[in-house]
Amino acid sequence: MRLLHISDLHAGKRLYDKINRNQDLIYALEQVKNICKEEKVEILLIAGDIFDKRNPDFESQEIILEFLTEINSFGMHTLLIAGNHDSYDFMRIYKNLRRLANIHVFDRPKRDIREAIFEYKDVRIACLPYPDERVLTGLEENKERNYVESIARYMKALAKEVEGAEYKILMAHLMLDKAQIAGSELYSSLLPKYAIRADSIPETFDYVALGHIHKHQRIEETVPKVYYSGSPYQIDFSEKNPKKFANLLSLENGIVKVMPMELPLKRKLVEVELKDGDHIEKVLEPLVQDNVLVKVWFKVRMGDPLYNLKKERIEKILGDKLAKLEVEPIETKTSVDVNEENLDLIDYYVKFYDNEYGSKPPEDLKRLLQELLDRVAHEANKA
Ligand SMILES: [Mn+2]
Repeated sequence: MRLLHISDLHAGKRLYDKINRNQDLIYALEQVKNICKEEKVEILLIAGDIFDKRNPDFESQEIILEFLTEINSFGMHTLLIAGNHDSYDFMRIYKNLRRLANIHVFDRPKRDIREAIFEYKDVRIACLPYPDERVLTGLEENKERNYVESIARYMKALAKEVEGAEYKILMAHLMLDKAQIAGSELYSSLLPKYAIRADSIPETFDYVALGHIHKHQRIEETVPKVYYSGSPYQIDFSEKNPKKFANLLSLENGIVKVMPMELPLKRKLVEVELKDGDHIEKVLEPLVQDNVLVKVWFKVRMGDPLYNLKKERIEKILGDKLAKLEVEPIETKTSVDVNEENLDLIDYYVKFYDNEYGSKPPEDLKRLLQELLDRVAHEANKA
């Protein structure tokens, strides 16, 4: 039998409030659907962070619901757990889907462990949605027990519940101490007090399907095969590695075999640095050939009279591929630059003013600027 493990879809993700990433998600979900069909996958595991926001917008909900119903039409089962980005209450609405389809939503950790188990043929899957600290202490009789200990105990109880099955799987959304982060995970959820020790994962499990960390990886030195599938596309520019995967699992002869399947991307996120003196076209034009979103780190001399023109050139070359222009001012000795550039700064200022306000600058402002420039030139000559 075959299973597929994915996580961290972050439907509704936006970059800098303007770039909607849903087309990247739709493209990734197309790949996932193809793998499911071609490999005859029977169960799809989605290990949390389905949505990016606690109140997902309509478009994101539509994308997810359409994906789930299509997977369902293949005759497969889908298991979803809530991640730290998801709202427990919002995910609870989706729970009722199981009455209509083979879609099983685990919205929050439950006191009754039996409610966290999914059974199908010879597989038992224990599901641990992101354990919010408040929910966890509500489950514990001993309120003094710390977060990490409580989760270790809860996982032990889950392990006990799957014993006896041929294949025992844990799906969870959490931070393991041994995990390497991608950079786009929510910072507060990476605090050491929330990091679960990898060796507290019960040895009972054959495979552990994790969500939360966006970088695909296997956690070593654990008895079960413990994997983060990672996000199916680069969530933001802090994820430098464009290699993304879904984990295909083959359950045969009592063994879980793991086959990471690389997912092509709709758009790669690329960061580029433009230094003073770089030829803007030469650096940027080759990038435009590909399907990319670009973040430009623009190092510019303070008071560079050509700043606006350069900025316009960057924006023109990259067009809607420009996700962000990050300007980093660098200090220089202004007087020398004025001489080097041999530019009439007053003329430049008039042009700039016209650009900015659509009129000529007042005469007294021009006079003031001229006085200032004369003084600078005077001081420079003295030195
Ligand atoms: Mn996430």
